[in-house]
Amino acid sequence: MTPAVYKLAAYLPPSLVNFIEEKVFSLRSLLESNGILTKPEEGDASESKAVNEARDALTSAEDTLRELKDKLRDQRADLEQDYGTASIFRALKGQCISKDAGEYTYEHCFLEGTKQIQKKGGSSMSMGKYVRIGTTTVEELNEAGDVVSVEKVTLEYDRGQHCWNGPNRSTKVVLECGEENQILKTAEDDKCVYSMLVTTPAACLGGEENGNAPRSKDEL
Ligand code: MAN
Repeated sequence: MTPAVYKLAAYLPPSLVNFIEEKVFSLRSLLESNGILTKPEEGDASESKAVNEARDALTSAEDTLRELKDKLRDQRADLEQDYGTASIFRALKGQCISKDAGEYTYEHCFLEGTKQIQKKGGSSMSMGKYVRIGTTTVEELNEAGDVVSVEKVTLEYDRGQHCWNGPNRSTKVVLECGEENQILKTAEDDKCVYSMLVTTPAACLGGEENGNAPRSKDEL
């Protein structure tokens, strides 16, 4: 019964109040059975269950969509990335090699980054994040003993950890044709400017006539 009826009920004889209550009750039942009024509890409960389920389904569809969009973005970025002639460096991405030198272990993760890891304590310093494939010209002795200029492929890394009173650390990795992925030599050419000589079968493309003959370690 509505509050107004209750207020009024205080001034009416109890038998009349009962009569009105019964009438209201049977009218409500009639309206409910004809579908004009919904049964309050049942109606609300089933509606909110359906709404909740729909909301959950929407959230999970949105999650799936977000994951697929992220995957698509990564794969598009990967397609745009330069992996060298015939995508030769694609398979090497993320492979890490390291070499001990003095107080540090130097690490090179192909097309990702370079690191200088302190042997004592193990703290590590980024020496650069991958930027691009490049080339550099190095002087080498040929078989006849003449000094010749040879063009080498490089992997370039920069924006590494900032160097006190210097630049952000950077590394130029010079690639040599070799049977294994291996760091042959590391150097700090200038303060916080590093270079690495790395052998890899991926640098053998182009043939021996292009100065890409496999290099053995004792040539260093
Ligand atoms: C550390 C290393 C060195 C570098 C100095 C610069 O000791 O990263 O290679 O020359 O910092 O302060």
